[in-house]
Amino acid sequence: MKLRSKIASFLLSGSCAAAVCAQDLESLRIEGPAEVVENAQAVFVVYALFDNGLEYNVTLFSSLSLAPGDHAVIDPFGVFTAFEVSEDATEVLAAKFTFGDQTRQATQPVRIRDIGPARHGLLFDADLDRVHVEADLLNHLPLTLEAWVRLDSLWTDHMTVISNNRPFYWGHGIQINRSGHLGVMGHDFQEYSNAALTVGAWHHVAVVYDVGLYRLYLDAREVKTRTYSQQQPDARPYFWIGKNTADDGNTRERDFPGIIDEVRVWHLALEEDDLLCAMTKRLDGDEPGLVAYYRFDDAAGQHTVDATPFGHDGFLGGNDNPDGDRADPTWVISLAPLTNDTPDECGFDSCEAMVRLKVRCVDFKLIAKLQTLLPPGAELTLDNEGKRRQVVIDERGRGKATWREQFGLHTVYIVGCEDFVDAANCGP
Ligand SMILES: [Ca+2]
Ligand SMILES: [Ca+2]
Ligand SMILES: [Ca+2]
Repeated sequence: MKLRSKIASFLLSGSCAAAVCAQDLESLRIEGPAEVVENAQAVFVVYALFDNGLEYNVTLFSSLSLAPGDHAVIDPFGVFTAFEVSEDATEVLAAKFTFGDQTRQATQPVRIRDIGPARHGLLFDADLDRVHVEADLLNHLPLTLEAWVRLDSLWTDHMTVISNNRPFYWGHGIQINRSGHLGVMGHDFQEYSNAALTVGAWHHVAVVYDVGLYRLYLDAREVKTRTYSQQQPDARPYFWIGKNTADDGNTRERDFPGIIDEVRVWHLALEEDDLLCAMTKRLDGDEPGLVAYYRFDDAAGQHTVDATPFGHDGFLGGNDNPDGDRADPTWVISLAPLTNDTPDECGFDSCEAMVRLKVRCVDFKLIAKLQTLLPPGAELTLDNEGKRRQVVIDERGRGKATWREQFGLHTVYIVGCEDFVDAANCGP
């Protein structure tokens, strides 16, 4: 008798009352889900039915195997781990259990569902649900906000995708009205386009706040634009996804009914071509100008990881208590139409992440200061009449280089981004 069978015999005989002691092993069955999504886990339990009418969990005493075994693995505890698949696949889980000289087998097919690159998203119930990000990223110009959304119903004006509004004072954000029309919030206005989203369909929504104007996009097609007198944005120093930050956290209004995925915040004014190219691709997270990026593929727990190097992670609902709260959105499978294509061809130009180069001379020392949207640790080269300096960007996006004993007029530029150029006269 094999060891695991001996252990099973011992445990089973030790756990039954004498009058109903198991004699014969009748059958075996497997309990677990018929479907597991790719990159996910599920637990399967093997039960043995004996002639005393009782069933026992014999998972640990069974030998478990998968056929063909290409798309998943199963461990001795019954934990099934599905791999990534390019299309739906099936593994047949087989369990074999021996009790004394009796052996029984059971099989169960498990479908591994290809859920695509969008993987997971968050379902908002239009009843307080939101993601909170404690970072002052929306009080910025220029700014681009984008997301994939699937509206499940139309119920109120101003269904909010993302916002940093405060009461009686608009911040920046995207919303949808009760007719499904896509709208935008600016410093002192909220306006809607004539373009409507279809309930139940996935749409890409985006707004670009450029110098003196905004441009609103539905599925990367411009649906409204207007010039306006921009003031320094000073709404909430945090933002919400799925609910308007102007609302009291306990007021059910302007809340989003449906799924939101792939939320991106840029401190750049993206062009229509950029939006069109990148909207169906998972970004790497280090694209220049991208300051927060939520793929919502976390799939569990209270936190939403920011996939950029800046670490602006969000949390679900009113707090990140592991027990959850009423304002938590729900993790769901997302079928947002992302592809497996890489964003390389979109050609995000690191020069777009340069904000300013300023050069001055003090006591024959030439000082060049850089402001960028690059992540900390990024390196750039500055050229001063052929004398080059390597600059490492700090956590505020800044960098600095100096040259001593400089005389006369000096022109400094960023190597690779020659449009960023400045000059200073060190005299005499
Ligand atoms: Ca996702
Ligand atoms: Ca809720
Ligand atoms: Ca919560």
